[in-house]
Amino acid sequence: EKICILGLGYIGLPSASTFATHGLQVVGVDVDQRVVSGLKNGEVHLFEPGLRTLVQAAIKSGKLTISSQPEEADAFIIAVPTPFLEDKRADMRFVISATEAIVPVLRRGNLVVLESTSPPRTTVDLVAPILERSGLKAGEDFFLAYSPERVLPGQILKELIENARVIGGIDAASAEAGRDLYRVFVRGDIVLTDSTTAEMVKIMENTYRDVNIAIANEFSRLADRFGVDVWEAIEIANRHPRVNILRPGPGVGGHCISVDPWFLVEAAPDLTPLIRTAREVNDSQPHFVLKLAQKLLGGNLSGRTVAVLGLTYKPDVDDFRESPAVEAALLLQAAGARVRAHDPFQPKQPIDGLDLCDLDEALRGADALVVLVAHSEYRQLNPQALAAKTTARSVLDAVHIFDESAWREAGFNLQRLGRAF
Ligand code: SAJ
Repeated sequence: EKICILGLGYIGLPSASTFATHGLQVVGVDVDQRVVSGLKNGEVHLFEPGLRTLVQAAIKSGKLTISSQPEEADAFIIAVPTPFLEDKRADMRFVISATEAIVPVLRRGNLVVLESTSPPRTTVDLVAPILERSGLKAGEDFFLAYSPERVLPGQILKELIENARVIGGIDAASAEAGRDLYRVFVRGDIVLTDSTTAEMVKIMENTYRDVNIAIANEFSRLADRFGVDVWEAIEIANRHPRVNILRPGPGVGGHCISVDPWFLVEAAPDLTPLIRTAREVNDSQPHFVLKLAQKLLGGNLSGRTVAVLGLTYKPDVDDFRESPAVEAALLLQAAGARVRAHDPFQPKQPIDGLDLCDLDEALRGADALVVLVAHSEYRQLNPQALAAKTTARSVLDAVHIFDESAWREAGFNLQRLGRAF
């Protein structure tokens, strides 16, 4: 069986390689020439644990080939990004162009699966009509389904195989065709439904998480007001058998959770006051970080040097998209601070207006350290050794990774987001 996967990003590339190492003939397609030529030389443009080895094995076996155009196959999987536009509407341009690229090579009996996160009804209202320009009819001449990816960056290869998979067909036969395809490597349950339900499920999951993080963030502000340590309060509350409060932090980033809820708000503004507010709470959390940094440094940031540790959207991933840490760093800078930012990962493009440097350089001459991402590398920092490298004695830990007593012993004034100071 031969399949063609359009979009070789965080989802498409792991999926293509996994199908290939499970014996299918796979053509991986991307419109970015650099990605295509890089992969042909075995260079993997993304960081995800285990991915490089898997891709190289798939290419070496001859089962995975890379191309800039789709070709005839038994099945097509669309795994392109759906970012949002200025007005928070889903930007469907990549889905549209990928679907259009399939039209000339679509044949009777094929299966087409959309994996990109999309507003409810996209498969039936947008994808089906484009594919039908081929003269073939969805549900009669070819199968069409929606199957959301649900893998967690950092654990993609494991979750791709082990997670339950939802497959929503435009009819029962399409869902079953989808199941037969993914069965090749999915060990979790495969749940069949219709395509619009599957689209809704995907956005509901991410919205649920966003709303829950928003309440944790709001609790962190309340704790600050009332002189409570939110971390202690959450730990105690979570001993209730039906309570599981998530972690507060500098906000919610990434291209999924901070984006997807808007697809519902934009599509049905009259029905989504809670979802909208949760988004706004999380989006404004970097301002809370700014307020705390100002307090730490006695009010005025102007002319003060702040070493910012961590810029990615979450720990141990190389992804800077929609990162609340970047937002907080820019706010510190706008408030007059001289920001020296460090991250163990290299951004693919320079981050506008931010001065990135290595850790020692960031620490040197700083007045304060602000930790925004709980990277493993930062967990291992030794405060005694660090004390010799920096003039800073004030630390704001926005993600609760540092051990209080060790830092105090080394002479630092360590403060934490969510604990009044
Ligand atoms: N975050 C917190 N507090 C927490 C948990 C997360 O502030 O307690 C922040 C993170 O730092 C990050 C953001 O939320 O900025 C999102 O991180 P995440 O690890 O919760 O999720 P993502 O965006 O990496 O991946 C999510 C996952 N969805 C759910 O857990 C419901 C993943 O399963 C999806 O496949 C992915 O979105 C996606 O692609 O949609």
